[in-house]
Amino acid sequence: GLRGLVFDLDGVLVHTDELHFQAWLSIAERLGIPFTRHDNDRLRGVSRMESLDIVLSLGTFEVSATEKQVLADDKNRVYRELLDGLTPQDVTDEVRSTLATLRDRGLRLAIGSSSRNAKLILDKVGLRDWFDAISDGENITRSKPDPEVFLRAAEFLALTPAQCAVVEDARAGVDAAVAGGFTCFGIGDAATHPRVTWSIESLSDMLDHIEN
Ligand code: G16
Ligand code: MG
Repeated sequence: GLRGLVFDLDGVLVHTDELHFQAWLSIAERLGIPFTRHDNDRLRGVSRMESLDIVLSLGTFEVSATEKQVLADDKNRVYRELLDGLTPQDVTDEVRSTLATLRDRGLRLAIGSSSRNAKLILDKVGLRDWFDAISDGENITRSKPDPEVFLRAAEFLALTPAQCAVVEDARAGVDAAVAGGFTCFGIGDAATHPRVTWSIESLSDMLDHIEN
């Protein structure tokens, strides 16, 4: 049976996806590149540099490697200023009660996030202590759809991928979970992905699929 859960962070537990959007929009506007919330869906679960490549692909000009580093750093600076405003109120009661129920049912909980800011975010919203392990952008070399971040999370929990399910909002994240041998809950943008094991509308819906 299921022994552990690996949660994506951005877009599943906290809506930092809107803050990523605001930060990328400021960079895109500076460059005169049109950028919408729909475009932002393509950046879900994707690393900072790969996200920048997607934003730049919406424009028409080439950017040097040095300029790219400056743009990525600037985006992160804007993003971190926005993260500074996060509080425990940015996590819903539904998220907290779902995590509490899962722990009561004896499951081990981990984070599997591409973000290098994951621990900062978890601290700001007061969720860090809920997790037995954190695998994030700091301990991987390949980002989603590569399964590395989830494989490390399972390893940190001392479980196999077959004993864990991933919870994702990103299509790249579902592909990563499947590639790693995990079952997967898909929410939001990932709910319609054909390879999810369970499609859920709301986080607490996952409890219907997990033994009591
Ligand atoms: C998150 C976001 C992505 C972001 C990535 C890297 O991943 O979904 O949009 O580009 O992390 O974030 P940072 O620039 O903070 O290192 P996840 O995996 O938590 O959804
Ligand atoms: Mg996500």
